[in-house]
Amino acid sequence: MNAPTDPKLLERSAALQGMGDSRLRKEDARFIQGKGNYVDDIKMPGMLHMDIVRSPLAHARIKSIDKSEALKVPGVIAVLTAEDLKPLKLHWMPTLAGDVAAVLADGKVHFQMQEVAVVIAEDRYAAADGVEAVLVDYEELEPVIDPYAALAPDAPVIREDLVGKTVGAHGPREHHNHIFTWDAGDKAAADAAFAVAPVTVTQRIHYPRVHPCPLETCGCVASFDPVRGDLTTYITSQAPHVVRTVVSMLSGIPESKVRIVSPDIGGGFGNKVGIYPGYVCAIVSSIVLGKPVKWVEDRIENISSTAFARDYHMDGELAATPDGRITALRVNVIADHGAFDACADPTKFPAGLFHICSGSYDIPAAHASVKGVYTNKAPGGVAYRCSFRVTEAVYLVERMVDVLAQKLGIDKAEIRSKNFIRKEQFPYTSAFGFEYDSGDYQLALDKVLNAVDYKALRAEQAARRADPNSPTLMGIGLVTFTEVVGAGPSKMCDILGVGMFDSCEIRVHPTGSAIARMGTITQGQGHQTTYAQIIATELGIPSEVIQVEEGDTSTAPYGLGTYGSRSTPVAGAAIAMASRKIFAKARKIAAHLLEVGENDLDWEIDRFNVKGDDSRYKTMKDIAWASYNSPPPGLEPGLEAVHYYDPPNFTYPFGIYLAVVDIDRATGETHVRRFYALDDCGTRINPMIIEGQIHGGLTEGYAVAMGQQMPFDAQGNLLGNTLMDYFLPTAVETPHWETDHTVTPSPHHPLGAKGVAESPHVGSIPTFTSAVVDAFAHLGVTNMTMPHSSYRVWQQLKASGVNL
Ligand code: MCN
Ligand code: CUN
Repeated sequence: MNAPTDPKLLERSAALQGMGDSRLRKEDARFIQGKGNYVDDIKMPGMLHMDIVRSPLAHARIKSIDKSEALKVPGVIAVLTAEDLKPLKLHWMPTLAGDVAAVLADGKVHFQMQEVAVVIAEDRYAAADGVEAVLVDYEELEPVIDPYAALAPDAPVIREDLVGKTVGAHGPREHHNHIFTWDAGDKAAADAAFAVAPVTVTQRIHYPRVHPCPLETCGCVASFDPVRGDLTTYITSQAPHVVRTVVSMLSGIPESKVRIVSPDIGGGFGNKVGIYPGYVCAIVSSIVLGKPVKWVEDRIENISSTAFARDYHMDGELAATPDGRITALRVNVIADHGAFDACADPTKFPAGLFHICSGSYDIPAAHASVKGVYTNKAPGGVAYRCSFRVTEAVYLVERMVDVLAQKLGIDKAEIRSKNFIRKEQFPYTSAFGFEYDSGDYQLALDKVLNAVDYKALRAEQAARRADPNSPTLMGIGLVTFTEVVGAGPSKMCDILGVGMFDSCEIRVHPTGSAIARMGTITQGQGHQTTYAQIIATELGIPSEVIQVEEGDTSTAPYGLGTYGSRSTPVAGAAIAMASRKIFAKARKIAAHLLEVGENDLDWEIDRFNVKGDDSRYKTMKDIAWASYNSPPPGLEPGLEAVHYYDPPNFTYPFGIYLAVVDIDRATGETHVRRFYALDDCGTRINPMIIEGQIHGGLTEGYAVAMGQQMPFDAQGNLLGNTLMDYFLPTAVETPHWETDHTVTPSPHHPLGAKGVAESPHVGSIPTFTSAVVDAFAHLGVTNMTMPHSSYRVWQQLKASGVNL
């Protein structure tokens, strides 16, 4: 739809607050008044509370569990262990990655803070006292913390339940602590290119374990009605329909009698995709006791036991010509998945979309191999604004390109430009088989380099380096990344066999307002605001009177949920397609009312005009009334549609990020002087919300790059599981962000829109590393491991002999 220029039309268009409008967030009215409705706000009559007994040890055999003292605690009603779940066959559960995970430890604990028993009590305090009173006798076993050590021939066996299992969900297992080996690309072609390459570089790159740490922790309220035999569960889930399907499969309750409701969610960031033992235990407890049961974990439980992110150990290699043209990429990864493989990836991709690791570059030959390994740590792996491991992929390729540039003495911007997939090469099929839909990287790069005056920055840096008395080291980071989001075409992407389509149902009411229900679920992304804008533009109904509902499986059409920045690429397309079905029917009704043929009508903003006579028209509001009151003969009454959209491809948003840092040579403190982020997410629905998403993602990127980590000691104790230790930046630490954009619409998306929410995280983390390493580049440093905390950077200053 072309933007109008006529002032009258402009005014009407503005009144709709449709696509392109920075409409204020509709959900904020309730949030800023404390009127949100989160899981912990839900209180039901007779509701009981659950708390969890967790293992203090990372690897131990359970010799005995004594519940007797706990059952004496006033208010405690029940204590459940794996033995109690066995008759129901619920002591283990399947994971989304094709493995099994213990619901409650079955004879052995595999990581610190693993669930061992649950206590159900009349209130939260009694439940906590009950937990203290459960006596568990452990026999310590040798823990395996390092994933390389896990693969030693004589390493302790972590998963005794899998002994003798030589084939896992993703192929052969070669060792008792090996989960899978997953290969992408063409190894022979990559090896051949390396064999003849005049220049090669290699680098080991560790992307440490981090945690998304949403403000609201995980939790649920499970309520089984023993009379009606139905189960309602309120849960902080990013994928409520998937939860419904899994709960039905596990419990045997027909899916039609299971209702899952995700109410307001206080941040997800991937932490709320998986299905945790706490949910299963709360549901089982409710079924057994016939009363509602609430479980809400605390902060330490959240950080210690729910889906972490990353933990990739990557050996990257690039082959190139002496003038910096990349001819091949190879990468071998050891992926630490913790004690159970519970990664929430599309079924066919145990390493997620990591094979996007050829990035924005036209690399003729490439091969990636990812080996998943068990260790005595909490399970997880895919979380934290990651787009299914695109974070790791972009980090790898961007670091490697910097390393190559440094070896060849070529400028970072120049080497990237030299290797870009050029505009005219789209659609472009990468050596890993992805079909990049669209992009214009050079245009975006030029825009950023001009905006920051890159030449002047490099000149300033050269002058600083020449001055031995400079109190700071200056570094410039540059990243030119491509994302792949919008999982996905169901021929490639499914979860437990359900294709990763998404859905939208729209009903236009007689008086011209509307409600839309979706298979996705907002956790802070503002769907209630932006989805209405799409419908407003498509149907000419003001956003203000369009209600958007998500998260209740009893009313919403089946959808796969919100993660992987898939809502706009998939559900956004479903909204457009459902709107277009309604539009087609509305046109028929308008033609009937105006007594002309459908082809004699023009659509303008919110109405159909008779061609050549705009005094004869019917607005969408008129048509809505007529659809219930006087539909044309042969046409059903009503104005509604549902659409299930199965995307033909992923979308490929991209960005160019540049950071300037000044490192204090005395303290190692890194000051981010400038951060310039240009994003291209195709057609922009709400520029303000996009900006907010980018600010959020950049802030989380800053957190990961500069401070967050989850260190373990040799015994497997997690040393940073409180917010005293785990860095969550506030406004005080957060740098100032400058944002910019270009618009390269997706050719296959009905609106041209691509996802954006994870791009700033994916793109910014390597930008910070690029900047910090750049400050030391003249001293021969090619890589530094995150987080770039002052202490770590100070150590590098000392090692390089430049600390003051
Ligand atoms: N948008 C737009 N135009 C586009 C693309 C997006 O206006 N071309 C808008 C959308 O309409 C939507 C928002 O931007 O309101 C994000 O859309 P999209 O990029 O499609 O991402 P999702 O809605 O699928 O959000 C998921 C993504 C993920 S995977 C993580 S992790 C993350 C993120 O969102 N978690 C978040 N951002 C978050 N923001 C908040 N506040 N809380 C979280 O938990
Ligand atoms: Cu990987 S975090 Mo988001 O896809 O929910």
